[in-house]
Amino acid sequence: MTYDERTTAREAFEPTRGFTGRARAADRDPRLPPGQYDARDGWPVLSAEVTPHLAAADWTFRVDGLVAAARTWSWDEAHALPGSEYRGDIHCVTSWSKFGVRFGGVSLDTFLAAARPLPTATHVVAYSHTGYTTSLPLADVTGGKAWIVWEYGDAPLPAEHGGPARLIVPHLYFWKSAKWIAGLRLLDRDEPGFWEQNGYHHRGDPWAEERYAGD
Ligand SMILES: Nc1nc2c(c(=O)[nH]1)N[C@H]1C(S)=C(S)[C@@H](COP(=O)(O)O)O[C@H]1N2
Ligand SMILES: [Mo]
Repeated sequence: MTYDERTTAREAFEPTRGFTGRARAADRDPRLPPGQYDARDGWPVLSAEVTPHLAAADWTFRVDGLVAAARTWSWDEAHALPGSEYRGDIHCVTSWSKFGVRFGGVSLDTFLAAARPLPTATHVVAYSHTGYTTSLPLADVTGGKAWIVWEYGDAPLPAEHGGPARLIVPHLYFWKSAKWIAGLRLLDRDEPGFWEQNGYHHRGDPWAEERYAGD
């Protein structure tokens, strides 16, 4: 995997602290977590790697590790599962938020129900076809909180935003939402992923401003 230094520098640079103090409380949209701004029509692309152009026919999604039945879904097999959508807000640690977006795909619960997590599983590492990784507590990707998605609005998810398919975990900062998702490995420990190893918080709750390690 090749890291784009400029993108990485931009991620590290964003002046997120101290911003809220300047906005009057009455001006703030209640959907906006502390230190965030409304990106409105914009949707920044933030990638540590060069955008891969992965054909849908070559995309697969695997669930393994501490599960009773590890398995891999093809594009067609994933599309045959019951559909599910997310309508709501997303929040990036570099301080932009977007309100009322729609993503369509399948709930992660559906994939996990087929793979059957073992009682010892406490965390997951999500990994991309490019090698990007991010770690999450299992409880943050179960119970209707995470999706594998291939639609944005009513259109196919653009490649630069993770198409053909990405993970979304919208209640956490967006670095947890691995683009070009390849799989989920269930573990009995927290195994930090790419940004978690590079100073970001392990959980990343935007409402608690869990941006960096130690927040
Ligand atoms: N594979 C991969 N997924 C990734 C990233 C990445 O660099 N590579 N960046 C993360 C970060 S830091 C953010 S903020 C969001 C950005 O998604 P977007 O480019 O669609 O806005 O993707 C996340 N998923
Ligand atoms: Mo990010």
